[in-house]
Amino acid sequence: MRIVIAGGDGFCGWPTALYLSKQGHEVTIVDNLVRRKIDNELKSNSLTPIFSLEERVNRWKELTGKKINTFIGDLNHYDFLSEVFKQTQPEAFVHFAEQRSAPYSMMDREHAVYTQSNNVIGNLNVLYAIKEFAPDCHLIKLGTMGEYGTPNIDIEEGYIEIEHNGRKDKLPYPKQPGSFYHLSKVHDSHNIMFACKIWGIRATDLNQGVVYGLHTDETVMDPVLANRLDYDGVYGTALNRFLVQATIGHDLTVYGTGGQTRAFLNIKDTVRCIEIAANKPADKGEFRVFNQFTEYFSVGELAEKVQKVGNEIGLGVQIKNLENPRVEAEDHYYHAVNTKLRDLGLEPNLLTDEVLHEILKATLDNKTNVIRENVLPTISWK
Ligand code: NAD
Ligand code: USQ
Repeated sequence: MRIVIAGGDGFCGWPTALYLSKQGHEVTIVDNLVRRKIDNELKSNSLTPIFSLEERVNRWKELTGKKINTFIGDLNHYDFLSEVFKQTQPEAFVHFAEQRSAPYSMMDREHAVYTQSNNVIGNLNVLYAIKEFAPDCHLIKLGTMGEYGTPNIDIEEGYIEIEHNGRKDKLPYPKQPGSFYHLSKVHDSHNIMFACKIWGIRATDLNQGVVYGLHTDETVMDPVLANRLDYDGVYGTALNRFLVQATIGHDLTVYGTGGQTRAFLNIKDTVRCIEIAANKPADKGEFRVFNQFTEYFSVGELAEKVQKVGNEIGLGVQIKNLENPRVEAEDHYYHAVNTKLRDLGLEPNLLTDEVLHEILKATLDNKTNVIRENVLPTISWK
């Protein structure tokens, strides 16, 4: 299959590009490399040294004989995106290419505006490009579990049946996102649903939970293929941050009481979920929604898991409850459905102690790269 991976230089996109290339797909990466620039803006870094995209794809070709094509440019530039579509004629367009940090989107007006214009307009351009140049192309769009927020009822996969005043309908599940970033994903979902309805586009919205880990079978083949791992207070996400904090003897930064529950999955499952969605495309005009996660935990539970495995290897891990920089519920009901990807064949890599030890080994190997001043959160929602 001809597959474009937009955002293929990033944390989820790079291992997905390698995995799909290994499966024999004709893979093209599109990326404007803005994440590497944001690392510089934040004076931050990936825990693992990451090579240039050119070095990465060249090494992949040397090791496997498989070519990954690259286009360096911005989805917000429609002339560039049109050229990508004309030259690649994609059968699937996997869209990872968005500003994905909630704290970054909450820094100030400029960062909120950048996040929403980058994400919403980029996605709208993709929808128009599919309509204009590849109407049969399956859009596989990365959404987020955070679109739903934390309602006091079960979270369904995209839609909910509602009975009101004696009448019934199946409606989009209500959205209560918790940052301008998460809101951008809701706006995207609405635009995609509308485009499916009016133009007959086929789309899958993958409402992904928080991704942890860094290695996949492909990224460990060579140091040049290494994936990035964010650990700072802006782009680092809960579990990966805790593992890096345990590595350097920093207290684990649980925000507030730690009762906030979130859905999680291993990066190894992210790549497989994309393959599953690509192999079984949505129907023409269908706006399909999958909840892409394997388990959920409270943040406090995660910290305890990291403390346990860290202490098994003598790290003396301490947990510290910090004043929560975000505005979010810390004590809430959480039950989300995730059967659709499982029904299509996903076999989850669950969060065992063995998996935690494996990631901890990778963080310990790269311990000297940590910029300690970047670990604490600095961005407040208020
Ligand atoms: P990332 O920041 O590591 O990668 C995103 C990539 O997209 C970067 O390489 C960046 O340069 C590129 N990009 C951003 N805007 C672009 C644009 N306008 N044009 C071209 N390229 C652009 O992020 P990630 O962690 O790999 O996340 C990928 C996607 O998955 C995002 O849409 C994110 O919202 C979603 N997601 C991520 C997680 C997670 O835990 N990492 C969880 C749920 C959903
Ligand atoms: N948290 C802590 N301590 C930390 C970091 C985070 O307690 O050091 C808490 C946060 O307050 C929050 C939870 O952990 O309650 C998750 O925060 P996070 O930074 O791990 O994840 P989030 O901001 O939700 O964003 C990440 C990705 C985003 C993706 C989202 C999936 O950056 O791209 O969309 O996870 S989800 O959470 O399902 O919406």
